[in-house]
Amino acid sequence: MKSGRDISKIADGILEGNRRALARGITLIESYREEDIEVGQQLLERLMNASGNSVRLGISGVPGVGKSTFIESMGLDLVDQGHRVAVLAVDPSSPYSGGSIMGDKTRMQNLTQSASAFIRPSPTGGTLGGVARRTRESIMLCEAAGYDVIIVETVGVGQSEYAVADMVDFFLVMLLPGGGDALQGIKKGIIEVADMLVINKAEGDQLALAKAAKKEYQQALKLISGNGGVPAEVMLCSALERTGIKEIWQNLADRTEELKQSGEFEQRRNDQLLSWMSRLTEQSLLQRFWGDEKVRKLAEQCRNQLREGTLTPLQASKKLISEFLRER
Ligand SMILES: Nc1nc2c(ncn2[C@@H]2O[C@H](COP(=O)(O)OP(=O)(O)OP(=O)(O)O)[C@@H](O)[C@H]2O)c(=O)[nH]1
Ligand SMILES: [Mg+2]
Repeated sequence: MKSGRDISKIADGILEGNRRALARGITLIESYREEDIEVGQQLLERLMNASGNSVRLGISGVPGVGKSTFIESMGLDLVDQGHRVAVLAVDPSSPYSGGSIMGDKTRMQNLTQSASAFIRPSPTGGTLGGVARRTRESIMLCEAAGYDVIIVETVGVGQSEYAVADMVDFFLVMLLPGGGDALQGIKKGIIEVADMLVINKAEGDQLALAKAAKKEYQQALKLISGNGGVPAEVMLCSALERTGIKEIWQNLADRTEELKQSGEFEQRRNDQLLSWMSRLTEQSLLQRFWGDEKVRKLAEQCRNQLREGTLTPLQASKKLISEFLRER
């Protein structure tokens, strides 16, 4: 158990921008031990007021599309411009490896060495909900440590993309040039929440293909956004040759300014806080519900009665809920 003094030390270290303190703080946030979770929350409470001053970017796309290479290229540019960049990963698909998507860090070798960058692989194990909470809280710690650009990388597995889209200011979906029909193979829903599509590997003899794909995507996005909406931007780059990267950042920086002026930036973050609160409440209610001995026993009975046809699902669920509420 960490004492109040330990927490103060870590909190002060984080506020001073000490990377080791930040890493320790995130380790507490990511821990599954009851006492660590408690301490992690105390830490978060202390640092909450110091967080929020950043641009948060989410980057998603199929494995191999070039997300890490892109983050390294853009991260190095940003560091050159005087920014401090933190990179986090959401990868609920790899419970044991320590996060395959950034496990080796080799694709961000140069950024890893920069004193102005902090790179953290995915938290291991657990449900998407748990991983998402840890990542959100890690974002807050990074901000308290003075990182003003936070980049969250995720592979497009299950619902992880939506979880990330809901914790960032801008959500970028990375695509390959060509790939046949526009939008093929990509979940339509994810395009709807994207703020920008980035076509990577737009270089050499792939460039013409990438430009054609851009037109196709632009048309498709116009349809999706309908009459009133503003379609997401489509931009080209080569993460490897480091072309188009500065333009992408400039676009995001300009939009950040606009959104801040209009108040939409704050609004979006507030909406995210509200939906985060709802999700946490739902998760913990469900945990308590199914963790209740009596509810579980009754559920077993209900299952039998359902099989026999002596109880309807609605009746069963009503019984379970009243059992849960009975002694509360
Ligand atoms: N030609 C070319 N290759 C690239 C480009 N960007 C990345 N690559 C290569 O594509 C491969 C995959 O790149 P990563 O950055 O690891 O891709 P990723 O999307 O992070 O992959 P996962 O983390 O496994 O999901 C590597 O061999 C990169 O060198 C690019 O712009 N052009
Ligand atoms: Mg990667």
